[in-house]
Amino acid sequence: MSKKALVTGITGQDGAYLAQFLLDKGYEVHGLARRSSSSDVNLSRLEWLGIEKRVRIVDGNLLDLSALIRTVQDIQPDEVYNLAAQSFVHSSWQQPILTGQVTGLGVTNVLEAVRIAKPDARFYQASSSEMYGRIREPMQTELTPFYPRSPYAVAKLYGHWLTVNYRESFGIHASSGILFNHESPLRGIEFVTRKVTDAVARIKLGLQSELRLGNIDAKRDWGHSKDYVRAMWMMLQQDVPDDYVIATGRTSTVRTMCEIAFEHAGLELDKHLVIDPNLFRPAEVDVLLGDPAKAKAAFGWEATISLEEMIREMVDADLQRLKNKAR
Ligand code: NDP
Ligand code: GDR
Repeated sequence: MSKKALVTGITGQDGAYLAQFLLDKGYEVHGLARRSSSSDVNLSRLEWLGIEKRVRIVDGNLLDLSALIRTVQDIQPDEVYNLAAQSFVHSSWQQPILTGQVTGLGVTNVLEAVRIAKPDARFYQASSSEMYGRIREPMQTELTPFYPRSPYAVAKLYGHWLTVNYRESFGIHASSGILFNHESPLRGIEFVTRKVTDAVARIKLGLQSELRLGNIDAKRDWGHSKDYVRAMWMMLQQDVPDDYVIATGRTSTVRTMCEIAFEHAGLELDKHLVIDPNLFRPAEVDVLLGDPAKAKAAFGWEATISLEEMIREMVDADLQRLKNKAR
């Protein structure tokens, strides 16, 4: 009998790659997704990967506990991956309450559904390097103190500790992955890497002339979503649940990431870059650099795709998308 997984946030970047990964492993994959007025459910990322017909979509929302309980009751999943969130840090200052409800309290809803309807299911929580915020140690590990710097990061910290608490209180096999930034051609357009690769493609094709950015001195430890969803699954295969940092161990500025993208398209960054003060954040996370040693020692995980390879893949995908649209 194939294993069953329930993935919240299946329509997002990681949800799509995780679904593909689990299907390849022979899982029956169920995905929680919400409807909108413009589309039944946004299946575009699953379609991009060609797996939309192989995933079983369940109508639901992280805010609706009764629907979550029924979903877990009906599916009886072996593994539950909680990826759904209001995940854009910048928006979390505009929508702090919604962010708290979905990204924070939503975790309680999913954990309650597991506790009530399938307490022996293994649970994964999508925690974030944003929880470190104002960094006081050069490299962040599972033991580095947290200092969240946005409503999003505060909400993620709540979800992280709740996951630890449900493990300790109820013996649930609950693990929290503290994932550093990870990107791909399926990254949302509002995040800086994809904003840049999309702009580079548009500039190359003569559709746009400038790229407006905020703080280009911020440093991030960027990996590829494909590598990171593998780590989520590996965590849940361990006998004992635990928390793990997933990162590449290399940090780069936003400027460096931009240079890789522009160079790949044969363009000069400084001819097109405009710094826009409106894009700076009320409080910034200046630098993130993760140490994935614990995950490597426990289950042999390491990143395989470099920043350069990933950004070039994203530029090529955006060029292709725009060319297809123009046809
Ligand atoms: P995305 O923003 O691409 O996906 C978020 C998903 O959550 C979407 O499927 C979205 O659905 C869904 N969602 C949002 N609100 C609700 C709700 N109320 N009920 C049900 N579903 C909802 O994020 P990523 O794939 O990049 O990230 C996955 C998770 O990992 C998130 O929790 C994120 O915070 C976390 N994370 C991400 C990192 C990264 O660098 N990518 C790093 C560390 C953590 P819809 O399509 O309808 O909007
Ligand atoms: P982040 O990702 O906030 O780290 O959260 P994002 O790509 O939005 O920002 C990275 C850095 O780039 C700077 N920046 C800009 N960012 C955006 N989006 N747009 C701009 O124009 C711009 N100019 C400069 C930002 O200030 C920041 O320093 C992501 C999300 O996926 C979270 O859900 C996840 O938890 C963390 O990564 C780890």
